[in-house]
Amino acid sequence: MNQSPQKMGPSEALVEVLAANGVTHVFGIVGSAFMDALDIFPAAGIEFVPVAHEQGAIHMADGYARASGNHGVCIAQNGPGVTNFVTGVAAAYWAHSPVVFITPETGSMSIGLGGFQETEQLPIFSKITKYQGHVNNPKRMAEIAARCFDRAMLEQGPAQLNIPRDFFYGEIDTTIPGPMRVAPGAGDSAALDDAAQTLAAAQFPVILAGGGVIMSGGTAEAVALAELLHAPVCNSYLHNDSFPASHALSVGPLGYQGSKAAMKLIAQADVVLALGTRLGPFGTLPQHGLDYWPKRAKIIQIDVDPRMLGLVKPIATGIHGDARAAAAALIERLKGRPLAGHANRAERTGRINAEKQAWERELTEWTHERDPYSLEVAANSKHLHPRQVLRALEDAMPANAMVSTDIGNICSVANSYLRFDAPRSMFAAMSFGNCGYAFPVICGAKMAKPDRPAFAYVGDGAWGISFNELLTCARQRIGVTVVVFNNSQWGAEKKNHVDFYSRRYQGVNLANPSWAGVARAFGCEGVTVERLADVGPALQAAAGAQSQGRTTVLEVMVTQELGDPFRRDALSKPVRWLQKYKDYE
Ligand SMILES: Cc1ncc(C[n+]2csc(CCOP(=O)(O)OP(=O)(O)O)c2C)c(N)n1
Ligand SMILES: [Mg+2]
Repeated sequence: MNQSPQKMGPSEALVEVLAANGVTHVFGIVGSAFMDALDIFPAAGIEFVPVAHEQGAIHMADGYARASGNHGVCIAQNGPGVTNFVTGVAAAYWAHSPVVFITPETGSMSIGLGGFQETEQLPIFSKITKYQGHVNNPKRMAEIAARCFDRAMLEQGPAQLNIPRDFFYGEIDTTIPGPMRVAPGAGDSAALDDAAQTLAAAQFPVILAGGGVIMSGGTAEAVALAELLHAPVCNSYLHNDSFPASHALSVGPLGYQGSKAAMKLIAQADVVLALGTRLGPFGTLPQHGLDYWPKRAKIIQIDVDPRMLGLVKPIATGIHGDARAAAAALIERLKGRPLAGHANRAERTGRINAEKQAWERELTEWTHERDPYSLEVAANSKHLHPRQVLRALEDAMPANAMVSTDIGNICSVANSYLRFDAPRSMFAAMSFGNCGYAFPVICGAKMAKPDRPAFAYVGDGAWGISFNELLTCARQRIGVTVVVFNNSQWGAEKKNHVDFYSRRYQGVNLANPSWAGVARAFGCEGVTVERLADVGPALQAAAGAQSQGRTTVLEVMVTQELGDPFRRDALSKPVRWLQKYKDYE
């Protein structure tokens, strides 16, 4: 950071901005477009992490950001390298990940002429970024690069830094702006007063802790508020790390394959405090046959993005504020005040404990799926029941683990078996829902937190999309553990064929190689797990290998049984009008 302008090259200005923002890792694949900046990374203390595919780079930057709370950064060659980022940017957008992705573009003197590796790089990302910085003059390199870092953090989402490739060169006089971080604050005090009033009068308050609790570092405040109100706390969908699972008031996640205890308890709420959650539409869909969202409860919603307030669910009070600061402000207002919920505290404790115990018992007994299709395929299989495997993995999971999960039937069922005490531990593919997310994301998380055990849960189909990054693990000695659920099918989609299309299978059955053998061919460890008793020990051995920078693929052979579908809302039985398609009803 220099206060008065200094002479330097634009590449130096860019790298100085990275250094000023504490960047130590940049993920990518080398390209001629950014050689001049790349060359000086080592002198700035920045490690370039070469990956197998640019989608891996952006996912790794996402995982790095989610695990660390700092920026994740990646860079690619103009044109094809940059377009390979698209899916990962969209995923990071919906994961609220402060990623800065640097996109060198065709040189300013040839843009529009249809030269080599040219495409318009701003429109492609316009709907999946929080900010797009375009360096329109090399003299503005530092200013615009710094703004990307500020905006990614301010808005918790991806920022694009687009740089015509000739603008890396030259001589400029520039200052290097320091990071600008703005604390969002607790929100409007009248709204907080109103919320405190509602909570004080609540008979059965329930807290729904969202990603905002994690991102704001507000776990301690959420715990203190829950204890003050003696309110059970549900995790919002795929944020099982938003409240410590071992806490007596923790009741587990809502949403797809979530906790029945959480659902049954929130259904009884007269007041719901939605703390740091946008109440995304998929997060509260009916599940396990329970339409649990309490339609008559007063909803208080706190979100740092005002556009999320009341967007999906009607709310009584909206607070535009940071989850941590708002929780602290509510505690201040509620401390020492008479709380209606204190009168029935013992009775509520009984209800909370009873629901938690009932769900735990049910999960333990729920060793396999019971629908006709699942019973049929499991009867003809020597492989393991997915639910039993998930329970064994849960039991063997080391303390302080980070787990990423992919999109698929078994990964979704895993939601019931993933419990965390620390924030920044669960990295599910969020609302964008792209298969192939989990593995590169856990690689990035591991780079950010090398001392934490790191696991990815991936279906065999999604594994086919993402296993190329085993190259990166072997080359860079990144030690993670991947559990590949090998059911020889794109199971989540096959479930739709079973439920709606009379088992007319198309493109859902997978002939797999030995995924353990493939891992070994890449120079990683590969283990095929065929017995339930081996699941836990295999996980622990693989976790041990992480400290030597060894990645292990545990290929778990599971039956083809399938849990409840995700999109109950979105499919209906086919109706055909033309004679030629009549057999397809
Ligand atoms: C990139 C991408 N392509 C396709 C899909 C559609 N899709 C959703 S789940 C799924 C099946 C996942 O299969 P697998 O990874 O084997 O897990 P399983 O369901 O068998 O447990 C597919 C293809 C998607 N979500 N993302
Ligand atoms: Mg599968």
